[in-house]
Amino acid sequence: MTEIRYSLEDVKALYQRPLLDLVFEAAQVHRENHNPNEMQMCTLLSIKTGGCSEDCGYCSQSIHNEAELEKEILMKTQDVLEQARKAKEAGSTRFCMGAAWPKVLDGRAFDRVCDMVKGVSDMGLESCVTLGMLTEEQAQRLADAGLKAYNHNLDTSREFYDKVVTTRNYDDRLETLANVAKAGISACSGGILGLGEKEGDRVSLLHTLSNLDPQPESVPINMLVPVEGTPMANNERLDIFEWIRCIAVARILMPKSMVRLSAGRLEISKEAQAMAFMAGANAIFTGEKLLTTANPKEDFDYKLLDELGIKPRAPYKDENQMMPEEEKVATGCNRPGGCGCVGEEAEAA
Ligand code: SAM
Ligand code: DTB
Ligand code: SF4
Repeated sequence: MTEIRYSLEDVKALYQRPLLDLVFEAAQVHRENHNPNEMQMCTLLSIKTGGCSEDCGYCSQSIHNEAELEKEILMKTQDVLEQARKAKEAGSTRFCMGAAWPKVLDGRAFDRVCDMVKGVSDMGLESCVTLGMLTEEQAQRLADAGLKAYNHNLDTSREFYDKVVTTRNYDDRLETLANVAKAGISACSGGILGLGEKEGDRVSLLHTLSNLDPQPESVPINMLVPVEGTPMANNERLDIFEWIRCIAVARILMPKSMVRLSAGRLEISKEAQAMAFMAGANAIFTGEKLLTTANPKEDFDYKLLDELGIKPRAPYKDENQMMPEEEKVATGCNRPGGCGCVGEEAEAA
């Protein structure tokens, strides 16, 4: 039985607080639970591109949309592992593989994805996949292959969902998240802002995400990347302070989660990104491409982190992947996610 942690009214009241109060509180929560000067760098790879039968209104990969896109069949395991190796060398600690599938089907393609997961995990990277809906048995196979996280976004509120996609419903999404949890895999689940939703939809999404049991280990916050040929290509751009507000609310409601800045950073100024980090965002996707759309160049990201004195999170070495080994030795801190505390504070943690 899910324990309800927050009421919709609580979340609404939090969301509507003066922005700087909200960011201040989020920064405090962030510092109590994480090292504020550390950023997790993640790399995305589209392992099967385009041709998806779902009708998500934002997506370049749906057969229902008219985006210009080169379709690609499932990549070879060896090629994926080569990309993962490069991502690790470039400083990523998490590698996320996305397939434009509405759901997982048992067979050779899924067997191959399990091999990819095993190979990526064996490299010491956090492995993450996003493959659409899946059953408990399929989730278990991925867990057995060493999968750390499954990305499956709720995207928006239950109320607004059918304005975004009609080929599946909200409960389908929640069912997959439940199957992922039963297999002991962490959930990476968040949303997209700028779909044409209202404030109440963003509140409702944050309410649903924060009441998931367990809360998602990772909460991706995507800003719509308008893709030519999709019904959302000409959507009005969401005000950047709404984006910051959502990040701050996510941080306060889900203190232990990684708040992951996902799609849309290319169009966001470095000042706004810095404010998002202040508000508790602590993971970004790096590399010039997300799945099919562009992302800031790596040198932009590293320069920004350097200017802010933020360090990329060190690779995991310990078995339970709680804390980069170097830091554990350096500070004695062993809090999940690592807040960097030292001395007596560390011993008590
Ligand atoms: N097919 C799988 C699914 O839908 O769960 C995985 C792939 S899908 C591309 C992963 C996520 O990327 C979506 O849930 C959505 O949040 C995000 N996304 C896709 N296209 C986007 C766009 N144009 N702008 C922002 N986010 C987008
Ligand atoms: C997530 O929430 N965002 C990432 C990851 N999870 C898989 C994907 C963003 C995709 C943006 C559009 C594209 O590049 O196709
Ligand atoms: Fe398919 Fe996922 Fe794109 Fe929806 S978001 S069309 S399910 S690839």
